[in-house]
Amino acid sequence: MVASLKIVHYRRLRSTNTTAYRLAQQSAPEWTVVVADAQTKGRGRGRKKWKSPRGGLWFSILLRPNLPSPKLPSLQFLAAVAARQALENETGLDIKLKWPNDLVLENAKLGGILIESQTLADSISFAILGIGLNINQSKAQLPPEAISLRLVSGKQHDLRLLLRAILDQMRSSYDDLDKPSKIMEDWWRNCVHRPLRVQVTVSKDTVTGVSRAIDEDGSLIIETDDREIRKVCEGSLRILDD
Ligand code: BT5
Repeated sequence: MVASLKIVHYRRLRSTNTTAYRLAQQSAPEWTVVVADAQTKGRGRGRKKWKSPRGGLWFSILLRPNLPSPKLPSLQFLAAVAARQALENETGLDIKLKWPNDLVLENAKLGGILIESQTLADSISFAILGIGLNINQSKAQLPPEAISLRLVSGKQHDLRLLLRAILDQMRSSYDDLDKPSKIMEDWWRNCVHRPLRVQVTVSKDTVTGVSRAIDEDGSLIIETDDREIRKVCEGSLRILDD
C-alpha cells in the first residue's frame, strides 16, 4: 500500500528541496510533495543554480524508501523514467534521458532531478526527490541551452495536470525500486546517448568514449578510445558530434 499524497503548494519558495527537507526532519509523512510556482534559490547539483521562474514545474517529493544508502541512485533513475513517461503520455512529445539526471527534448535540457537524503548508519532515513521541468517558459526565461515544452508544442500546458500525471506514474512504478535492473533497462531504452560518443567530466578528470550501458548502481559504462571499459559514477556529460 502506498501512503496517500499530500501536496503543499506555495507561490514562492527559496527551494522546494529545502522546504521538503525541513518537513522531513519534522516527521512529515512519505509522499508529502512541496510545489512552488517560482523558486528564488533553486539549485542543481554541487553549487549550481537552477533558474526557476513562474511557468515551470518545481517540486520535491519526500520519500522514506527502505533502501541501503548505496542504492539511493535507483530512486533518481526511477523518477526520471516515470517523469519522462508521464510527460510523453500527456504531450506526445519525444522526451529522452541523459546521464545522470537530465530530461531532454530536441537535444536541449528540459529538466533535471536533484536527490538529497539523510542517512542513518547505512540506511536512508528520508530522501528528497527534487524535480524541475521547463513547461511554459519563453526562450527569454530559460538559460541558453534549455528548452521548455511550450517552445516545442506551441501550447500552454496545465501544470497541475502534468504534476498529477508524474506523481501517479511514480506511485504506480514505485515497487520497481526492488528491481534496479528493470529501472535501469527502462532508463537506458530512452537514453539520448545510447550508444554515442560522449565526454564525462568529473572535477579535473575527463573520460571520452562510447557510452555503452548503465550499471545497476547508476554508473555509466564507457568504452574509451583505447578499448578500456571505464565506469563513472558522477560527472557532467557532453555528447560529442564526431
Ligand atoms: C539539475 O542539476 O539538473 C537538477 C535540477 C533540479 C531542480 C529542482 S526544481 C525543484 C527542486 N528544488 C530545487 O532547488 N532543485 C530541485 P544539474 O545537473 O547540476 O544542472 C544544473 C545546470 O543546469 C546549471 O548549471 C545550468 O547550466 C542549467 N540550468 C539552470 N536552470 C535551468 C533550467 N531551468 N533549465 C535547464 N537548465 C538549467
